[in-house]
Amino acid sequence: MKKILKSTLAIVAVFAAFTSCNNSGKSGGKSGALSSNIAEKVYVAPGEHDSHYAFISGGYSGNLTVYGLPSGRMFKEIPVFSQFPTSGYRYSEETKPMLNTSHGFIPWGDSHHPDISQTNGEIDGRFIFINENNTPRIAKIDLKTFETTEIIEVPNSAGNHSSSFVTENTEYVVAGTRFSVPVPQRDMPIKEYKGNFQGALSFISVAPETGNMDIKFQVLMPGFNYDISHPGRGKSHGWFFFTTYNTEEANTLLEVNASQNDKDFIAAINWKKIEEYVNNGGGKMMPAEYAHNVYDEHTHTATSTMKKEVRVINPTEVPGAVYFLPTPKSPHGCDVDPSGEYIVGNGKLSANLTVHSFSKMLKAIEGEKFAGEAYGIPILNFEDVLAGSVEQPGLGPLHTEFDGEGNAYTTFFISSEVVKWKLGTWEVIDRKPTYYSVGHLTIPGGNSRKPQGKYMFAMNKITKDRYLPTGPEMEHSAQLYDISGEKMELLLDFPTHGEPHYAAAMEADLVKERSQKIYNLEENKHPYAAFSDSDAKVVRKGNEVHIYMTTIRSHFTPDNIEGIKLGDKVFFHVTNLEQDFDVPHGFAVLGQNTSELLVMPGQTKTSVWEPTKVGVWPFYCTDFCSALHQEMQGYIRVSPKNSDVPLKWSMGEDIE
Ligand code: RUQ
Ligand code: CUA
Repeated sequence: MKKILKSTLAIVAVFAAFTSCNNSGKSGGKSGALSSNIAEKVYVAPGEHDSHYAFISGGYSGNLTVYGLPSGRMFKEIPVFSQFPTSGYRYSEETKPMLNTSHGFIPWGDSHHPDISQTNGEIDGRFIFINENNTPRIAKIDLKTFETTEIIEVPNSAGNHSSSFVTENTEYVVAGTRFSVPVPQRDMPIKEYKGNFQGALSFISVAPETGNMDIKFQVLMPGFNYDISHPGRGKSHGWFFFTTYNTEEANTLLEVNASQNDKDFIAAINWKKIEEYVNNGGGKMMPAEYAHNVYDEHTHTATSTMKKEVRVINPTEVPGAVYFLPTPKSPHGCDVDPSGEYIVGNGKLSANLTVHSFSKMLKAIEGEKFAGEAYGIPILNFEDVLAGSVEQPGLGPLHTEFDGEGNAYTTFFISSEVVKWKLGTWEVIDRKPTYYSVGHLTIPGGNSRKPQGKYMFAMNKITKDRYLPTGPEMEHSAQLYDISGEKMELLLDFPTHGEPHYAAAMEADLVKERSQKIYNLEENKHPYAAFSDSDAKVVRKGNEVHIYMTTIRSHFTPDNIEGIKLGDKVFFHVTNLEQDFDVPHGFAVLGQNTSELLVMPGQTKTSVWEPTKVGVWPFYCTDFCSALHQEMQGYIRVSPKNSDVPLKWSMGEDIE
């Protein structure tokens, strides 16, 4: 026992050492990246478009950023789990409900894995989903508008890491708990973890037309930690695979205690079987509290509903639905190749890469050849499910992607490299360094039957000397490789924003064609919308004052307002009357303790202002919208609480 502990500590120490100082040798890639041939490969001439979109998770920014490939140019940051002053997102009254949870309003999140919706196993570019780790949630972004339109909280979970990956027809987006917890949550001693905590794996259904999410069922698994997951596809469609670690069920010093077992598991879940069971009334409803927040693009307003129960399944209730595949040494990545046959488990502390075979797994299940069981779940024999292993390809394997040509690409965190190897023969074909300490990598079309094996980019955890220094912290670096040839070729370094855990990428055309240019004013159903300057008005209801305001180049209506009193709560409902692409107007008033608003053409948004001082206060447009943008401004007069200044408003004339 002591010995194991020591050797584990040694491995952990090596891990840590490499993490912190793998930057010697000063950017070995510099010379190679200077040839003009390489420059041409990433050059997108002014005014030309990139061929691919990359949607890169923002990690602790809670957001998702949009990049073009091959240029590495950043196009947009999409606010998902955070308040975002750049657009007023979650500061405006309409969007605040999006961040409602059973723990109240949570203005931040930690987002890791985006995944794009699919039809028949191919990326369809309709929606992109992304997880929130900290307060478990899944968000959906509509790729017509690049807006977050739905967020669902995931109950009975903690550290929602093994998500959000979608099945072949976007039947489900899954969420999996990283930390096992008491289910239901209750007050109990931490040291009674073992055997008592549970790990919920959630299958969230996605309605085919609308994309609406709903938790169909949760599988209450043993109290392991669930790390990453991927769906089966093709022949393995109907199954989902999750890596586990801490099968030791340790509750302290996990860096040592969770590295004891020689093998942890990949959990194989036959969701089709469980779905059938559930459709026949199986499972039981359990009380649970979780928020479901939906943004309506016609009222331009989000609503939040608190759900009260969730359907849970105990895996032993559905025989033949859940199995464990032994996988060496705390596997992190869990990746399924485009054919659906191979399941790659990357043991972080393992010397070799383990690849399981789906057909062998089925055969072993059929033959009922088990090595044992854990909490009633059958454990298959390692040798029975093993397709092969890649021998000593590198140190600290994390994630694998595929090019659709029979090759796999695995990242190695400790040895800082991407290794290309061949499925079936398991031979290493090429390796290229990354700068530095790579985490995930992405090939456009990655999690699908049809990856587009032209580009691959690595997302590195440590940047060091790759860019001009920016104080103690550097943005993480991504590196783009050309993978169209036998050998990988490094093309470009580009900085990312926040921590890019994973990215989803695709050819640009599908998204480009569907991209929305304006919101149609005629379809605006916002209750406080004003559709022309003559609709503009100011209405008092007790101490609430509602200003129905319009914007059009280059004025606000009204732009002079009087009769506001201290103690009033002032609602600026701003409708942008423009119907032209890319002409938002902004709104901000002095002393407001929310952010500005950025109102898209045809949209209505609301800012609340509770003035604290008597005076005449200006408001203005924050977005440079026209030659007379600077003139787009107005005044609001705030009088003492007991004043009798009447409520009045105007535009283009003096208030009488
Ligand atoms: S993580 S670097 Cu996906 Cu959160 Cu592996
Ligand atoms: Cu409207 Cu500037």
